[in-house]
Amino acid sequence: AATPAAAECSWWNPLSWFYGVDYNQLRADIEDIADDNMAGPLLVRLAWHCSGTYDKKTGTGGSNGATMRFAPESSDAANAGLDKARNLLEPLKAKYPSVSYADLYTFAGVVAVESMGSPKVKWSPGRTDAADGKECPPNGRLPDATQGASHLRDVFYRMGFNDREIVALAGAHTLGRCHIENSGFDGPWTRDPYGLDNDFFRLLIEEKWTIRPNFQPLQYEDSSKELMMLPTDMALVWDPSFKQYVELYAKDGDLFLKDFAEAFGKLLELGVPRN
Ligand code: FMI
Repeated sequence: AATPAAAECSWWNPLSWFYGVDYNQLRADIEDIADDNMAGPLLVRLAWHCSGTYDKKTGTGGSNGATMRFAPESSDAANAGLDKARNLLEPLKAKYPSVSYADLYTFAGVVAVESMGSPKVKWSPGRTDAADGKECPPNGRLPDATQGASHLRDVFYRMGFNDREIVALAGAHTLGRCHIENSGFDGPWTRDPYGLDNDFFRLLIEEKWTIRPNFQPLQYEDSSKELMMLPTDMALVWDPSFKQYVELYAKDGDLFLKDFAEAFGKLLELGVPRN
């Protein structure tokens, strides 16, 4: 196994050696793009939306194929704004032609979360790209933020996650913000949208959340009116099974980071054929 010191040297990175791609350089290039464009959270959302279409019963959807490049998936309302993330990564596809889009989009999510504070996420290359939109999953497979706990379960159980993993993944909303032009929702969840930590869970429990007046779609605001929660976020404290994990992660930030990194790695593997 590579020692940490060896892994820092590009060609000692076992991934680089085996695949003939300098993954350390690719990582550095992704970090630059994320920093220059404040795009870390957007890249995490791209990797998640590529993967979150998976249906374990039929084995369809998921990150393999990078089908989001094609209609109809590119124009699924849930993916609004992700064209920006794909465009930011396009120069890297030109610089590293042997890396598939599917690997690039998921690896960018890994690099982004790790650079914002996640422990190492298990990731390996090997995804291939679809030639056209024929392999797109049907639109509407991603969750709908206006709904509640039973909808979250329907969608995430379909991917193969349990309640604890659903809550851990939702902790990604400590990053980034909602943009009216993408989703109709507005505002950040936390005061440090570029740091992955358990603030989302602490705020969910500690703040008093009320419906934001005169605003559609319905969302919640804190007492300062600067932070927000989606209806699906509130469902995590209203549902007793979800709430036990919200409380656990609010108390133990290290446990959250560990569970998050594991669940995120699992998410990016969904639908990826491995021998
Ligand atoms: Fe989230 N998200 N998310 N999210 N997400 C964002 C932004 C956002 C939903 C809805 C939702 C996960 C799960 C779910 C992540 C990461 C993750 C937005 C605002 C909405 C409405 C988008 C915008 O730009 O307006 C749910 C409720 C429905 C799809 C949902 O289940 C998961 C599992 C993850 C990763 C593990 C991140 C990082 C952002 C911020 C994006 C940005 O541009 O700042």
